[in-house]
Amino acid sequence: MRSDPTPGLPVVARFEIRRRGYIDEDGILVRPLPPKLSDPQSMIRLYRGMVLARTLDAKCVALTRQGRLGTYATAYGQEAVPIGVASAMRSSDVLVPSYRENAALLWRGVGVDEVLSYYAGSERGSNWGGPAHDFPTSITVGGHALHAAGAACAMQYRGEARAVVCVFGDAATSKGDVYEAFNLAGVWRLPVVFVITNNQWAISTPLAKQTASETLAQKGLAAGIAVEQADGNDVVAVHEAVRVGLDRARTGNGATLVEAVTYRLADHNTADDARRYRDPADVDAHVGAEPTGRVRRWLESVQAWSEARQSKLQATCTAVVEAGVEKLFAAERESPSAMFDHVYSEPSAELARQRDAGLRAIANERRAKRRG
Ligand SMILES: Cc1ncc(C[n+]2csc(CCOP(=O)(O)OP(=O)(O)O)c2C)c(N)n1
Ligand SMILES: [Mg+2]
Repeated sequence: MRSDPTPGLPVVARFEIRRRGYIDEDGILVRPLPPKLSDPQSMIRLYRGMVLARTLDAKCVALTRQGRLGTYATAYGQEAVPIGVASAMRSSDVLVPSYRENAALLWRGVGVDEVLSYYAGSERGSNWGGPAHDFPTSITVGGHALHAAGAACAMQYRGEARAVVCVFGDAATSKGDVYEAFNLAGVWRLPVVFVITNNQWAISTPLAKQTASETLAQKGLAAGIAVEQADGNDVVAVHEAVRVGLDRARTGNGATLVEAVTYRLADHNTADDARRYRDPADVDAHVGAEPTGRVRRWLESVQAWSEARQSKLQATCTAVVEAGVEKLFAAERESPSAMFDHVYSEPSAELARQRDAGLRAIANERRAKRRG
C-alpha cells in the first residue's frame, strides 16, 4: 500500500492478493493438479483447445492479409485465458466475451465458420449454433461488464443456479463501466465472475502508463468482491480460479474477480504494427512463458505426448479450420438489410428510414454498375 501514515493510527483494514499457478514455464508442477484435471486426457482436451485457437488465429491473419476477412484480433500467447474460462463453465452459464475469446466460443460449440462470419461482416457471426444465451462479442471496451451484471441480476432474481462469466482486458479496468459493474456485483452479491485478461498492453499503451495500481485484481476489493490473480499462461490456474468463482456464484456467495496475467505476443490486431511502439526484445522475453508449450512439456513428462501425436493434432486442427473457411465462403451472401434486423425486435422509425435509404442506395449503385 503506497501510504505514509501518521504513527500510531490504528489499522482498520488489511488486504492481500494471492496468485494461483500449477504448471510453470518448464512444464513442471508447482502444486498438485486439481483432481478433475490431473489425468492426461483432460489436459489433452485443454491443449487441443489452445492449439485449435492458435490455428484459427493464424488462418484469420492470413485471410485478412488477402483481403478476405475484416480486421481481426488474435489471442496469440493468451489462449490459456479463453480455454481456462470456457472449460470451467457449464453450457447453461452465460459467457459475455470480448474480442479475444474466440477460443472460448469454439469450446462452447460455436462453429469455425460462425466465428469467421463475424469478421467477414455477417450478422450470422453473432447468431450462432453455440449457446443462444451467450452474448455476442463486445468490441466496445468494458461496456459489456454492465450487461454481465444485468444478466447475473436476472439469474439471481429468478433463483437460478447459473452464473455469468465476463471477460475483458486490462484497459477495460480503467473504465467507469467496469467499476460500476464491480460495485453492483459486490453490493448485490451477484452470480458473476469477471475475468481480466491482463496482457500488459492496450494497443500501444503499456500497463504502467494506464494504471498505478499494483495489481488489477485489487480493483475488485473496494467493491467487496472476492479477488485473486492467476498465472494467465497456465490454463489450469485460469480454469481453477474461474471454477472456484463459479461455485461461489452458484451457491449464492457472490461475485469474483480473476486477474489472469499474460502477455500479448502479437500485434493488437491486424490493423496494428506493434514494432512501432514496442521493443521486440520485450516480446522475446515473454515467448518462453506462452501457454501451450508448458502443457506440452508436462504431457511429455508423463509420457502422454509424442511428436506423432503432435503432428496428428495439428493436422486435425488445420482440417477443422479449413473446413470452416470453406463453409464460410460457400455460404449465400447475406442481404445488407441484415445489419438492421437484430438491433431491436421492431425497428424504430429512424432505423427503418436508414435501412430503406441504405437499400435504395445499394440498388441504385448496382443499377449504375450494370449500365456500365
Ligand atoms: C469504449 C471503447 N473505447 C475505445 C475503443 C478502442 N479500443 C479498441 S481495443 C482498445 C484497447 C483495449 O485494451 P485492453 O482492454 O487491455 O484489451 P486488449 O486489446 O489488450 O485485449 C481500445 C482502446 C473501443 N473499442 N471501445
Ligand atoms: Mg490489454
